[in-house]
Amino acid sequence: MTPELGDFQNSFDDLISSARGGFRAVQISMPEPALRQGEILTDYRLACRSRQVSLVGRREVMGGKAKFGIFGEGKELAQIAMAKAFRKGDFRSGYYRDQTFMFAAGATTVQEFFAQLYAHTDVEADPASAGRAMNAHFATRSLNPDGSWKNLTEMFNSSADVSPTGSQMPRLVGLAYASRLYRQLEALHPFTQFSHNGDEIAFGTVGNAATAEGMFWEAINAIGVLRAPALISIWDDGYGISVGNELQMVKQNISELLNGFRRERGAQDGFDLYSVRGWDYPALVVTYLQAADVVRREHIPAIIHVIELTQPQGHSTSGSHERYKTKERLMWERDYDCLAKFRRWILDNGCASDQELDQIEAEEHRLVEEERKAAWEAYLTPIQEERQAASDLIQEIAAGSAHATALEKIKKDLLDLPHPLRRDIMAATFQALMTVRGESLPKKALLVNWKKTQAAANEERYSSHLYSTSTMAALNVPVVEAVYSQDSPHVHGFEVLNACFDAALARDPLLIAFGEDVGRLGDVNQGFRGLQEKYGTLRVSDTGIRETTILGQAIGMALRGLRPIAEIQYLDYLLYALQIMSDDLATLHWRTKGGQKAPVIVRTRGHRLEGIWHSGSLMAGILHLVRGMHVLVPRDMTQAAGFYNTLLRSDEPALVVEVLNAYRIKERLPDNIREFTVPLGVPQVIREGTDVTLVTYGACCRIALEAAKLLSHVGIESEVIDVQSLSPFDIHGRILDSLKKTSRIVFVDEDVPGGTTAYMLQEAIEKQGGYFWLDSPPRTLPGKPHRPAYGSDGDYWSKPNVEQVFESVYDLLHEVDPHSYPLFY
Ligand SMILES: Cc1ncc(C[n+]2csc(CCOP(=O)(O)OP(=O)(O)O)c2C)c(N)n1
Repeated sequence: MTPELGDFQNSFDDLISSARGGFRAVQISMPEPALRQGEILTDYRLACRSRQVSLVGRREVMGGKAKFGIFGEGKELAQIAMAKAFRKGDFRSGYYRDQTFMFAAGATTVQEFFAQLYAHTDVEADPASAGRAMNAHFATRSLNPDGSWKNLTEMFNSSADVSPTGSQMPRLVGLAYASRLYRQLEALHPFTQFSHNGDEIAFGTVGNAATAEGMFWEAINAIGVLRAPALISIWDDGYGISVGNELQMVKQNISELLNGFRRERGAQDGFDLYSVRGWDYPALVVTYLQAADVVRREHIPAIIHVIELTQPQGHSTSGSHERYKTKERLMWERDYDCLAKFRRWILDNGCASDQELDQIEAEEHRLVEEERKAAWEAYLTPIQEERQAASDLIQEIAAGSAHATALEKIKKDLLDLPHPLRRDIMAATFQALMTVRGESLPKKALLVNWKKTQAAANEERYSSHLYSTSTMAALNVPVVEAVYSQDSPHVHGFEVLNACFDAALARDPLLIAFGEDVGRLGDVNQGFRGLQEKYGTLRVSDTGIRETTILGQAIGMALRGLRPIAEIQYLDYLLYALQIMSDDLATLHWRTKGGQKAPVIVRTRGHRLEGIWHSGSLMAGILHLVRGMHVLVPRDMTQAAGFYNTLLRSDEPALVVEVLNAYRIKERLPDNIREFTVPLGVPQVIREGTDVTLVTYGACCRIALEAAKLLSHVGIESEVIDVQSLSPFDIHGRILDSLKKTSRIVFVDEDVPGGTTAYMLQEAIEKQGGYFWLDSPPRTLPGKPHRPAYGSDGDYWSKPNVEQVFESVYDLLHEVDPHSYPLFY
């Protein structure tokens, strides 16, 4: 009789606790198999399948049918073991090596793997990315086609992979921490489509070399501090492409470095640490099951360092590992290949015969080829049909053209391509139309129309879903005007925010706010003052100084249905989080073609501050790196509250930059602070005028208004427009309306030359067609190219000031009418 896993529990417990204690490799020499024989052979089958996928995948790339390939061979056994511990509702945050895990968990199929390798743009074929991400970038679809949530606790979930090494770690913080919130906050218990009592684990995977990234350490520390149920696997094959561990980490051993995170026996603080060989099947299975059990039950995070892994085909299809691995290392990798070791182990333990294993291998080879072929045909067939349609239309034109020979050659060249791409078809279509440009042929219109239809289809294939397409998109939130009465009190700006956040926390139990000094202090400007006392330390929390993982925490929480407001204390420090915001958050909805969303609100303060690192001026750099998010810069706290109310009713991520000097200015508190909304993409005219349009936003509104007052003294009436929503930008063309009246325009901001002023100019003059209404050249008035110098004089000489705005406008009018507007400065 084959014993079951439980029969070995005691000896495994001993092994595990000795592994924990010393954080050394778990060395298990099994007297006999600990698993059912059927399961062992299923695992062998799975490992063979995944290995074959790697071999065939590489062949496809080398044969020119795909552009690039990266595979997970050498890591099969560890990932099969990991999948055994993975349950519905759990999440993975990993990287491109995890194909075996994804197959084993049933979270992707071989055919889907190949569809992504070929860049198949159909979401049914490649549910992870619809051909938008390179291969082995895994993701499951959390959303229904209408953008609503699926029941995540009935699914095996994977957050969407990104390529930058280590960037899967920040979001792991939030994916794991969400379980703690779902367990400990009673009001969240009814949300069973996201969690059952916080019993879900977030599984992280990371390469050995990526542990040299700063964000790895920041994430580990944050997970430990938050006691977030994460189970992190480090796949250690000794290299990061060609660079060995001796140059990646001190002592060449990540286990030793992590030892300081180890929790003491019986303590709650810290991680359980394990180390296990990547070819030791029973030890892997036991380690994962044991580790996951503690993580799930006790919410104690764990790290499994999987050592002695190999990479038989080298890093990717881009190079060969023979260039940097020694003969001895290559020999060792052959001997310790986990698949070969597993086979040996099965034979030694009498689980199967050589012939049986050969047969499994042969069956899996066949299966993978069949799946690959099906993926290729599904990918190619629609392209071939498009090619045929284009060729037929070109042929029809050729029939009546003086350039028939040239057209037929274009057609033949297109039809001769063994693996046509859509761009080949477009290029041929374009060439054909160019060839007959001088001829009047009725059939030409057919090809032109066909080309336009294809352009629209390709726009949908490659560019859709940058923003939400659901009914909850921010632009669909109904506008509710602020209401004031005689009794509306005048309060400080921060008190307006305070009332808004209080109402939001009361309304929505999923709303969680956190950041540096947000908890006990209520943030450095008191927007959350008193709210931790009222709603508890889990709803309104302090964090360590860790901007990257504050952002990641928010992304992971939002992926699990929570509504985070993550605060970055000052805009300049957003740069620490910008890579994650840009690579992960902003691309998420687009890179999954609407398969995942993370409606994170990033709150920060800045604009018109002081000094090099507290200027709050760096808007365009941020704006351009986070397309896919909304970027809002309200000029006061009432506008800010209205934006928050809008965003909290939508399902999209956004950055809100509050203007620091407005917290202490008094504003009237709207009577309907709980429900009024400010629409995105709608600028406000904050001063009417007829002679020139001044376009600005945020703290510069005050400068522009003061300058407008001075200009009025000399007979120039400026219309001042507060853009307030940089992205989306003026969706109704309000700026153009103003320009039609004034014919002159100046864009003012404190960002660098070519920064936000240039962005606004392009939007208004090029996109809105403002060019046609100009009577004078458009002007930009930005700050200096350097960071703002300290102090009031440093500020005056670094950023646009009232006098400069005056001069800029006055110069324009002087050029038109020097007599009425003589230069006096
Ligand atoms: C931030 C970043 N830097 C560099 C790269 C290029 N790169 C891709 S994979 C890789 C090595 C990663 O090694 P490791 O973390 O050990 O994972 P492995 O690929 O060996 O599984 C490098 C340097 C990248 N993708 N991202």
